[in-house]
Amino acid sequence: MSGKTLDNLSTETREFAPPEGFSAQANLSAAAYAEASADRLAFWAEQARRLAWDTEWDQVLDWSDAPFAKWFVGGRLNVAYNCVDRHVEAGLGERVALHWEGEPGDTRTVTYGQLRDMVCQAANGLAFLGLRAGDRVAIQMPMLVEAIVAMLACARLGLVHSVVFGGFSPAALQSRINDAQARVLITSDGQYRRGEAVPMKNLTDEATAQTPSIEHVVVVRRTGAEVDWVPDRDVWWHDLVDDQPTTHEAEAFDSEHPLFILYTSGTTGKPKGILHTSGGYLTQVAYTHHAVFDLKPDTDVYWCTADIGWVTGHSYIVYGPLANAATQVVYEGTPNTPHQGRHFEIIAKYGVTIYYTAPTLIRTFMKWGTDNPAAHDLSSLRLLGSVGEPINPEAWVWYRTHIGGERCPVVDTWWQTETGAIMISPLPGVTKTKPGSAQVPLPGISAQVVDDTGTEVPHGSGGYLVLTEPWPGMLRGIWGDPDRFKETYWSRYAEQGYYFAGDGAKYDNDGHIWLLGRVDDVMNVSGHRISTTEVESALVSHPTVAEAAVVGASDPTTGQGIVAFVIPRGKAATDRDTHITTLRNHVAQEIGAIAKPRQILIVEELPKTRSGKIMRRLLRDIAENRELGDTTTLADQTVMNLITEGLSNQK
Ligand code: 6R9
Repeated sequence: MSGKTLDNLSTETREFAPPEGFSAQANLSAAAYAEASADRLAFWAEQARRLAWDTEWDQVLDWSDAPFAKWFVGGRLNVAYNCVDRHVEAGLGERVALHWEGEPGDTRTVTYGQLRDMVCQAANGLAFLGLRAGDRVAIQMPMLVEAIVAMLACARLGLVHSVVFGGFSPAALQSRINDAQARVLITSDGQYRRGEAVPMKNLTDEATAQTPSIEHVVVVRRTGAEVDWVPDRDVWWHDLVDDQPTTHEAEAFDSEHPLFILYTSGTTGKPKGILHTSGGYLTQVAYTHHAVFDLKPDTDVYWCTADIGWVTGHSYIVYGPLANAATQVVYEGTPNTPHQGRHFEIIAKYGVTIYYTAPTLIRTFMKWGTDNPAAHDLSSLRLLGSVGEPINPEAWVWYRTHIGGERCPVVDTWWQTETGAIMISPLPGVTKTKPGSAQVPLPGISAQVVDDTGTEVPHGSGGYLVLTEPWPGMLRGIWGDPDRFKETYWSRYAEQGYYFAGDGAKYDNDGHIWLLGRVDDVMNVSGHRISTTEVESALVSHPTVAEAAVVGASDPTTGQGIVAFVIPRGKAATDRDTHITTLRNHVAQEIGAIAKPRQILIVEELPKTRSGKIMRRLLRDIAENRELGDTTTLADQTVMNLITEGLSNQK
């Protein structure tokens, strides 16, 4: 939480009232807040009725074993049936579910009727492999229609999917497969990235070299790349799925049946497998997608630019929009392929009305210039959303002006992998929006900013964000590690029973919430969570590194950039630049390209406290070219001089 951010934010006073016409037609009015606070559980029960239940619940919330929640206890439903079949049964089989746009320009249009057939076929295929409800399936795939179909097919069978972002390394995939003991991996031969076909299956083969639980690898053909083949283990998606019947009886599962595991970085090196279940999760993603994006399923064309490898892709590409029978755009590639106007071209082509993206991309668009959005007809847009990190007021205003034509409400949505769905956000027809603030908990959600003792801070003050009441989409645990679940989220405010989000926040004078970034050792790089420890472990796993300390330094485009301080082991065998390149590539190999340090500084010492804790705060001062803060707790007062002198010699 840097002081700089705080100061910038406290001088921000602009406000934008919802356009009148928008409020008049909005899905939610201010009455929703009153309704939810009058009877929170009744409000959530009403939201759960957005779904089709096979058996209705007999208790909305069981919190008797807190912090392990049970929502809609006794209820039974099938998640895939809710996202697909019921819309077809309601006569919407011809409605487009997915306008899929490949990076090279190939396209696919998938109606809800076709999606149902595809999901049924895939479910039959996975069942043929011997998978049974509760089994885990890993998915590492680019943004293909089959990726969405695979997730829904898992949901249909009660299989627990674990989607691993396509940019993660074989080592990262391997540890996730092993942690979840996945029986099957679904992947593709390759993927298109920045105009090139790059391999995928060859990388997943590296991962599956040491994953004894994997029985089969199912491979979607995308690029036509040559792949190695393990007979009896590997099977082409089209061979497994294409001849399967297009009908499949969807079994109802318990409301608390596990739906997916999604790994996210924590403060230690080992990623946490965040566990989500069925009824409560689907209720909250459907409700929030309706409320925050004001979705009108008959007329809107919705586009969330996230990747399915992140929670935003799970909740706001797959489960929320499909539960609401939305028509959406799914884009496979990078935003500047083949040119920097690609997103705007897609918005114009499909008449996108709702666009949901991340601050890092908005800042990149700013860098690329206003000519790109100006060259395309963006008049179809009526609502803009932001997610992933605090959005700077300037980026927010640029987004509203140059993409939203000054007419679209902007919703800054705060939530986490752990929360499953949006928690804090303006309501587009109700809230006067403030650039840079997520503002108010949604109806049904209880959040506060508190101090160290758990006491709510007064308006105008800062502290930590907590969630004070359980919510339906909340994580149900960390896969295989109940103690870590309690310790990480519930121990800090155990007395009050609050969920500790790990974010700093402040109230403005109206009591609106401004998020100030992580307060733990988690960095946020282009909206991706990466722990400092994870990168440090990767660095010290290289034979030339004795010790490493990693900090997130503020970065104009990516929010934070990874800066590593490395003490070399022994005499360096190569020159400094080569060494640095080697180490950057090593981190990419260990974790993935997203974790590649922006900068590696070779140092002789690291600043430590007497108890041996690295003082990252001081390293951050160096990385951000600031004057050093308080150094009095350093074990060795001379160490910072040594570092700064050493670094100035390097320039
Ligand atoms: C959905 C998602 C969660 C962390 C979260 C916070 C940051 C997300 C934000 C935001 C300020 C927003 N974050 N949205 N900070 N304003 N609108 O991003 O999940 O990848 O788990 O990251 O991202 O720091 O704690 P996840």
